Amino acid sequence: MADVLLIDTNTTPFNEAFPVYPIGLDYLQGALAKSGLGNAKILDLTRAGGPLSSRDLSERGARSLALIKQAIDSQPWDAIGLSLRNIDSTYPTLEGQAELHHYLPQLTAYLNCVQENAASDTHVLLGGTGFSMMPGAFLEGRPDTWHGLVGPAESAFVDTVGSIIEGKEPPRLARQGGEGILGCLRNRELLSRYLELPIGEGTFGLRTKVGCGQACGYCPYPLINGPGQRFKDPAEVAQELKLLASVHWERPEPVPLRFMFADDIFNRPVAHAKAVLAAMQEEGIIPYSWHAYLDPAQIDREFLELVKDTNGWCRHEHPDGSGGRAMFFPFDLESGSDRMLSRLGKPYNSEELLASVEEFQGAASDWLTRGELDHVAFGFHLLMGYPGEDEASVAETCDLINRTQPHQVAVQLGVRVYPDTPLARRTRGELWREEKDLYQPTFVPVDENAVLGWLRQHLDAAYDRLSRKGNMLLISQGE
Ligand code: B12
Ligand code: SF4
Repeated sequence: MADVLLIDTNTTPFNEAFPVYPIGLDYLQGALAKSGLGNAKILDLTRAGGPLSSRDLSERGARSLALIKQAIDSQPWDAIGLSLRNIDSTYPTLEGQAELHHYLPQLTAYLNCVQENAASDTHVLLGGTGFSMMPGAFLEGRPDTWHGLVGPAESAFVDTVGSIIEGKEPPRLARQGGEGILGCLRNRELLSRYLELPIGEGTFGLRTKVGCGQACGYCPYPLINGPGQRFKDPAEVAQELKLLASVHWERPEPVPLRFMFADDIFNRPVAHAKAVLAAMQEEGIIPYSWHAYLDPAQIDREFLELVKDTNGWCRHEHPDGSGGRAMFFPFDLESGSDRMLSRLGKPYNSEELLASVEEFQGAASDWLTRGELDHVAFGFHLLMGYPGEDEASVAETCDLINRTQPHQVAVQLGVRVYPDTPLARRTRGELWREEKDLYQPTFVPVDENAVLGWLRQHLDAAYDRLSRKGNMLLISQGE
């Protein structure tokens, strides 16, 4: 039987303010238990270190180093696994605020601490989304007993632990093949502990599949989850949700059940998303609300009805205080210009986007008429400043906005370049030379004044409210 320590290194300021349950580690722990090879103990650095006020956040690093050392010293370990999730915030780093946005230095300090304190025969396993996006940044120069597992790792993790206890040397870097199992939430105690935190819409999550099957120009998701897709049985997803719901209801004062489908893209393909929602309904699991990342073109009436009936994007208190049941639906379009959509590598065009939005508007109107919802609104998320953006493409995007009248438009100015993406290949020699240049947050430069000027010129005058947070513009209509 193997003794394994799994460390959640997500001590970022985001994880203090908006805790996210370590889904990946729960899945790995469950997979190891199921295999009968041993038990894994989870050390969740942020929660184990206790809460800190925003003034004292800088103490988190030292507290975490002490916790790592203490856990390593507490018993002999066959393997120590580190989950490396966030490497940056994806927002541009403001001057003097590097530690708020760039986490590689802190993660490196944790790895150094493990290297200094682990016994020489303890194997160290690295994995997680951040690791999968740039394994070299973490593994290079580490001892031979260190190994990396790229991407979803339930099966690869079990195989690696198996090799270690049999005395075999696992490969330095591996990616689980297409046959690997996909995990399920199992750790009731850890789930219950997260319910004591100030939980938000995204605190709890589970995955219904792996991969989106796309390769958009800027996106690191295919590096993490691979180019293809693998699906969980919808009935299995419903059982996982049942467990989550039962832990919620065991609490002395149950909080509303809210969760996120933590898929790359939930409705790609839409048939699987529908099957999951239908299985949820059949099991009688209707949460307070749920949400997910969506493909804006894979939206049809049947999907929308299932979303509404299962409380997707549901708000039970309207922001204006008028009460009732409301829905705010997101369209992550990125652009309304066919030329830019094709440059971004998107699998849809502006006509398909328009059709999707109209489908939603038709459904919304029926829901309001029938009194099924009291308020319905929708928003767009756009990316501006991708290479090739110009006044004509911004004007085309504004045209789609003007025709469909979303209630809110969020515009991300510029995009982070991650190693090994099509965008990285396109900008090599211009924005970076060696891969390690991209370990530092690197953004495609945007002429912000020009974009702002084009937006003002081409958007309907009714979109007269504009606020800005970092590289995000929020645009809406006044009263
Ligand atoms: C869903 C999601 C969210 C949800 C979280 C919901 C939840 N409760 O977890 C929300 C919207 C709240 C969110 C927020 C943020 N997110 Co997010 N999120 C994702 C997303 C789409 C899926 C993550 C997930 O849970 N997957 C399901 C679990 C089961 O998989 P997993 O964690 O990858 O674990 C598997 C493997 O990685 C591996 N593994 C994991 N740990 C370990 C450890 C070892 C030892 C081994 C061997 C293997 C291993 O095995 C696991 C099981 O298969 C990813 C992108 C992606 N496609 O992966 C981005 C992603 C993880 N997020 C990211 C970021 C940056 C953020 C934010 C900082 C964004 C922001 N500015 O607000 C915040 C941080 C929040 C926080 N507190 O940390 C980045 C992280 C990389 C980076 N750029 O630094 C990603 C990769 C997206 C991106 N844009 O690049 N996120
Ligand atoms: S942007 Fe969305 S659809 Fe495109 S590769 Fe990334 S996750 Fe997949």
